Amino acid sequence: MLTHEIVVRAAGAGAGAEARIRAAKGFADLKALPYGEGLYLAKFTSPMTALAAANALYKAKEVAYAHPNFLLPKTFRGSAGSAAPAAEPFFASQWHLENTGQFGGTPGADIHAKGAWDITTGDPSVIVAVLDGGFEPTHPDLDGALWHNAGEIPNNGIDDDANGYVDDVAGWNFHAKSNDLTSGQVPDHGTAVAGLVGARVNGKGVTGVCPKCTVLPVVVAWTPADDAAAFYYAAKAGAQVITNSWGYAVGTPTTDVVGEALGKVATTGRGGKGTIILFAMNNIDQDDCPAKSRHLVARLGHRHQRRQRPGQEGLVSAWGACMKLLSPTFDEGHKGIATTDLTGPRGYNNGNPRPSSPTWTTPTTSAGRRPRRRSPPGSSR
Ligand SMILES: [Ca+2]
Ligand SMILES: [Ca+2]
Ligand SMILES: [Ca+2]
Repeated sequence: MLTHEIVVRAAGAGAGAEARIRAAKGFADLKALPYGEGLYLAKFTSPMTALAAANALYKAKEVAYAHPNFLLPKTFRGSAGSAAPAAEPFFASQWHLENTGQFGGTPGADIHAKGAWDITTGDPSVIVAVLDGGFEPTHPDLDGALWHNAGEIPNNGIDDDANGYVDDVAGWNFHAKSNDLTSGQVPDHGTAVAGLVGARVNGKGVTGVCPKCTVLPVVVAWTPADDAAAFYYAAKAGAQVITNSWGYAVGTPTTDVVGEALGKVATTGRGGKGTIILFAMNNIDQDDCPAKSRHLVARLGHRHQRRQRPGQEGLVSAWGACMKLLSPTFDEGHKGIATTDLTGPRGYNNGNPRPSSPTWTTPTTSAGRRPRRRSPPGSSR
């Protein structure tokens, strides 16, 4: 935007520049700028006379440069503002992103999300597939977060992109064998996980850890063939990361068909770089590693009161040598993680309402249950 002012730099020794400025039409005032000899801030009677004077002076031999003293909007990289994830209304409850000890927890027992956000808050081209038990795709804090299959014409009964799934415009439900993502075994769980990944920065509710990434919802079913298909589906849709907050029961050998799918996706996904596959370890206190696939990143959970070393109080899931990541989780009787919840009188927030919590955001006591007690799949070999 123009202002009444222009900046003028005199050429050479500066002789004559000041006279030229004073002679310009609409001239009102002049002062020398203290940070350079022959540098002036000139004021005019209107923004348009200022612009005309700048253009005329620019051509004068006594002047090196002249330009309007514009109002230039700035964006502030990485700092808190209205578009910053940390400004979301329920951020203070999201101790997993920044634990300040707000619930009697251990300050710093979090994933240090703000440090990552100084670099990036994600990009829509980064697709994170959430394999889970059902979703609420119309959730207000997931608005704009979900994957859109550009190759699929909605509701025409035709598999337009020929990926084997008819009208899969936003994901696929292997449980219902349809594009209805809401009808899985545990839609509250999938909705909560989707929000942890990609809830938007929109001035409402919570933020996801990657609030500009794309979430691909995939509802898992019961059989190994369906599970393998779900991994292939996510990879073919372009998922860079596949996150699984579920697993098979401890001791269940991984079937060959699932093991092969994990191996192929982990080595050939992401255009040959390999898709990252994350699996939560089991909720119980047991070595969960004997049969793990080498293709997985197994994730152990800790409470908001994390202690310093594994094996100490604060670790809540199974354990073992395969564990590669430690991250916050929910435990009965301890603070849960605030995230998106089913809207209305359903979901984790039902029966546990708080005046400050919309019914589509969980408070901090009840998110993080698993769909069923299964341990991550491992290799059968
Ligand atoms: Ca399709
Ligand atoms: Ca179609
Ligand atoms: Ca939000």
